[in-house]
Amino acid sequence: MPPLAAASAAAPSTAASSASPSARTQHDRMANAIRALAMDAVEQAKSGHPGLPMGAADIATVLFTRAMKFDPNDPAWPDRDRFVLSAGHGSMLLYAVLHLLGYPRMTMAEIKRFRQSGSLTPGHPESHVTPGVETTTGPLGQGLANAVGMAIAEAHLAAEFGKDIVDHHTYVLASDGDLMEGISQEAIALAGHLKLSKLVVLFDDNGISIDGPLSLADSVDQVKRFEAAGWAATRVDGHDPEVIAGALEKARTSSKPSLIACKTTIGFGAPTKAGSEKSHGSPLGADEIKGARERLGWTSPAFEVPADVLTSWRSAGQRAAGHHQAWKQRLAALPAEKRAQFERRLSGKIEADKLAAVVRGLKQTFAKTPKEIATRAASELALDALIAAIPELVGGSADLTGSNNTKTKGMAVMSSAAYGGRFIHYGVREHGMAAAMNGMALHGGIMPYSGTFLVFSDYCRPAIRLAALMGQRVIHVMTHDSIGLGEDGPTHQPVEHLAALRAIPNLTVYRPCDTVETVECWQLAIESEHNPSVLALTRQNLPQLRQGVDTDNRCAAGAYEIARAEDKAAVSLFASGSEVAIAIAAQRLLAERGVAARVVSVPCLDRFMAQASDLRQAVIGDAPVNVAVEAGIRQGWDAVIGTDGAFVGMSSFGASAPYQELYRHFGITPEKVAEAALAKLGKS
Ligand SMILES: Cc1ncc(C[n+]2csc(CCOP(=O)(O)OP(=O)(O)O)c2C)c(N)n1
Repeated sequence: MPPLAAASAAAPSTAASSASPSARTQHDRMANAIRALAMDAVEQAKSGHPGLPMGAADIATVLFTRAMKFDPNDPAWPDRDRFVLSAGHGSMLLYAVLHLLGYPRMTMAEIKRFRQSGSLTPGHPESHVTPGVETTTGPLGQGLANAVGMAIAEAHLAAEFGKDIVDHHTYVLASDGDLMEGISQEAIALAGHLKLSKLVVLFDDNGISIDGPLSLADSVDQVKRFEAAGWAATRVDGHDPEVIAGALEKARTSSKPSLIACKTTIGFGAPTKAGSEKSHGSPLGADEIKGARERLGWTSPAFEVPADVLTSWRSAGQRAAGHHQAWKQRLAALPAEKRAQFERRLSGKIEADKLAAVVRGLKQTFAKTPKEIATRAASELALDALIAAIPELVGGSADLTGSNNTKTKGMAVMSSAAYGGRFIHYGVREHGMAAAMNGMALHGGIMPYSGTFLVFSDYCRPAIRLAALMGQRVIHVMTHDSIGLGEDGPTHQPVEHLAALRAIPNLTVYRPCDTVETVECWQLAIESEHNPSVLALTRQNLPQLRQGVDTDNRCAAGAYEIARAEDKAAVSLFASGSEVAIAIAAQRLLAERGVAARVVSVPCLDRFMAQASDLRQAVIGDAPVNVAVEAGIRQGWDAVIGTDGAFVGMSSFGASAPYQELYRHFGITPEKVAEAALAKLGKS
């Protein structure tokens, strides 16, 4: 990218600034267009947040009209600069900018429909709804951490495909709230460590949050804080366009990620509410808006932008059209194979034949030499082959690499000296990891997978929820999935986590029972283009229950009969993961008592519940007694076994002991399963 564009000039102005008076006037009019649209849209919707758009309008005007490259006619241009409005409550800032720049679908009608049903202008920005919105924000801090992932993706793909094709910046507008959230520390520390020099955070340093002045709750020196994390950090007047432009120019040549703390006035222009929390999150009211219009010298009626201002914005929207064309030519000049790979990677389409070949090969290997290993180890075996075949897989772990088995032999580590590495040591930063993964997936070209313990899914949950909301393919490998982890005890033993994760819409939770199911679950997670997955895997070894080679992916249905009853079944046993082997042992015990039982493996309750009811009913069957076994809580299982079914699992926290003892202690054994079935049959 060439240096920042100079401000364009129009009428003279008396405003004090380092810009020429006419350029300053033009800037002010452009920024005031954002302010006016934000005030008017919030007023019309009778709800929303005018303060941030009004306060940060100068920052956004400089950023979008002078620094960033993008093409409104192709919001998905892979080499566009990314903009993340981490403070999602300021959504009207983004919608106003997209409209002013000429994003075709962001019409004035959409601005007028702010926060209304079916509009492109929901209360907080949603990436799957609005072209030009890079990520869904609202929960503070997430956007900043997503942006770290986007910057990682950029650096990685640049290393892989070359800077001719991948060379863009990631800009973030972050508020006090973003920087107070704990996740921001994980994000900035990781970004500083990886020296993500093309990441630029503009901090809307207005000193106000909902409760009032920030001094009520915070006294961090953000510049020092970012510097300590390895960033270049500076403080500027957030209402002086030339100073902002100068800081942006400097940031673009920095060897470190950059923080520009922009001192601003929340609700800038509002006569009585500017500088106060009163402008943060509610309509200003007719009188205040009238006064703001007078102060800002804005004479246009509501939802009208003067022609000259719109023309300036629209021409700014076209600034990078030439760059886009030149980029297309460079892409076209790539060797055909490389270009095809790049385009495929960015499209999110997988090479299905390669994936199928890997799965087939693994199943054949396991059929020939069955393995009694933990599913985390089976996952590593699967990854050994998948990493070679699927170049978009980029893995990692939150400091549990050896436990999660997510780093295969020969996988290079990503570092500031080698962004091409495909394994990321995220450090002990589960939340930052999960949010960065969302950013990588959103950026495109990468299929991120992680590693941590299942119990720490709680530390990732807000980011996993957003991945599900956005429909992003991120894959969480979560090992040590039950009391089966043993001696580390109840702090580390997930009990309610499977149920809690299954409760998140559009998230698919897998819990395979052996090597073969592990491979099948990996296949399904990779094939799921529009939803995140969790693979819950064991620490302890499990027998291989699936023999022979199934050409079908039996886990795809979510549940299937893994062991038939010898006779008409009096009992159906349902289990997931490590408890499938227990159910099969219980089946034998029941047979000894003359009771025919069948066993249904349920590697994915989510997929099973998504089946049509007749298919589900066929798998559930019509045995008089249903028993489910899972080393977790009952919640969710009634949909399979009915309220009168028996459940063998956990109803308390675990304990610290060798795992075999714990299974006995908590009564999750073949004997107890058989007993539960017999009791229901009245045979105990
Ligand atoms: C995780 C999270 N907690 C709480 C909120 C509710 N909330 C929205 S904005 C905000 C703080 C507002 O202060 P600031 O971030 O400085 O924004 P500004 O007032 O400058 O617009 C809060 C607590 C949220 N959106 N996300």
